[in-house]
Amino acid sequence: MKIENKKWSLEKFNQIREEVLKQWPTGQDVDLEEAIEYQKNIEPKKRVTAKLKEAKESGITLIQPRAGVALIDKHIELLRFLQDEGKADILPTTIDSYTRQNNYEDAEAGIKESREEKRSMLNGFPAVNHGVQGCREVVEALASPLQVRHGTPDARLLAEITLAGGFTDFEGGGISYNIPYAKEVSIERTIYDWQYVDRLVGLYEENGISINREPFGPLTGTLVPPSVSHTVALVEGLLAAEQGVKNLTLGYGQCGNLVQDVAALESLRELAAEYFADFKDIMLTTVFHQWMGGFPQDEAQAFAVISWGASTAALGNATKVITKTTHEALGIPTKEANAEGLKASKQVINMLRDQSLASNDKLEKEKEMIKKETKQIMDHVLELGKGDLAQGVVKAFKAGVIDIPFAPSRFNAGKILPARDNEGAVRYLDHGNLPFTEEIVKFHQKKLEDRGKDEGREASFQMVIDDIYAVGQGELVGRPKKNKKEENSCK
Ligand code: 8ZB
Repeated sequence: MKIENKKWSLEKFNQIREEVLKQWPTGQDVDLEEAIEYQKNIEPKKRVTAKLKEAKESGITLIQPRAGVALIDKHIELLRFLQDEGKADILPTTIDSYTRQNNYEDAEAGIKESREEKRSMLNGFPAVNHGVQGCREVVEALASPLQVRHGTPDARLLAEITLAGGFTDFEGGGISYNIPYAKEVSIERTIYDWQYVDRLVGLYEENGISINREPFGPLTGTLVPPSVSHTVALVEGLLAAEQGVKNLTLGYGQCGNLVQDVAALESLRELAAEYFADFKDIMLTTVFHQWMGGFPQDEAQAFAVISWGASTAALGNATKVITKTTHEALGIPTKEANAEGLKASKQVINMLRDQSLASNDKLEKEKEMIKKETKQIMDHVLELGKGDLAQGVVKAFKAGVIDIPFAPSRFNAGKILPARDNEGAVRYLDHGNLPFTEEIVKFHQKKLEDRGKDEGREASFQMVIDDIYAVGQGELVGRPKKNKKEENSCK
């Protein structure tokens, strides 16, 4: 399969579209012309793009949860609660795992079982099975705009149905919904399938319908260095823009060190302004994900993690923050816990509305390093593709020039190892084949050596393991137990 970063012809799109709409009977109900008319009648305050634009212009941070259950009426009830009680600015519809795997038969069985058991037997909303009308029922029952959130390598039918169903924002991308989610799906395949999704969004745009697209920023969710996720955000955004996407929200997942996280948000905006300079009429916004790694089981401790994420989002001036809940360590949250996560986040965001982190040397240094690293990767990707971004990405994954830590995909090199430095910022313990200059490599080495000295151990894989569990155990940096005991015994 040969892919290139070139806008698809309508002919090519329509040819593939026929096959896509046949994948499940509900696909036959999608009529693009009718869908465009339907979308035209959705009032602006129910469009994610309008809400994001307003937030960007007034410098506020919007809040959005994750949520999805099997049945339409229950899903509406859940979202109404998050809208009215949780005061969510943007509503989600999290899609179930069967749908993410294009397994609509099992999703259908899950719907039936949920009706029988009178509780959700799916971990999300099976939008393909509910079809265009089912989605419209949800959209029409709510006053706030809705986004589709999922994790689907092949999301073509899901996009067709949900966009025709009135959703105005669609998450994901050919890298971010493949490498962290699938083992056996090639990167060529997902880039191709996501070009379809983006071309579909581009078609809506050509017809005056603004739909937002959001690459999934946090990737594998734990210890992902900012320059890795920034590269993926830029690549997916650029591939989308080529297909005609005009509204993009670039994402980043909280690492936990305030200065590094604010630097990441600021550098993401600055890099995006540079890389998207050729696309004049594009609206760029950012989304910050509250901590995506392991959570403490204790609810009070979990609230602290949630609030720290909300603080960082506000100080980094993200356009939107995706909130967590105190049930994170247990599984899918109740609607009450979900609303509480929203309320805690909103409280912090409101209190910090007029504050920002003053520019300082540390912040500037972090931004400089993130930008340098990201540019070095991006330059190399383009070089590998001889100027073609899509081809460059495929080669970059093969060569480990883009490499995502802890990913299940066999199309990912898996050579890099991240660990926290002495202040909790995420550094490269091993940068694998990332094309960094000596200056960058040394910077990271030195930071980890400093931590090692403080802890009386070598910077090693043990640090990585300790860091993965640290937040869940009540800390940010995974220090050796011995040190902790000594500290405690002094008190
Ligand atoms: C990659 C995203 C993982 C996060 C949450 C998990 C976790 C998944 C649902 C959900 C509410 C759902 N998540 N599915 N939250 N309702 N159906 O996504 O808990 O935080």
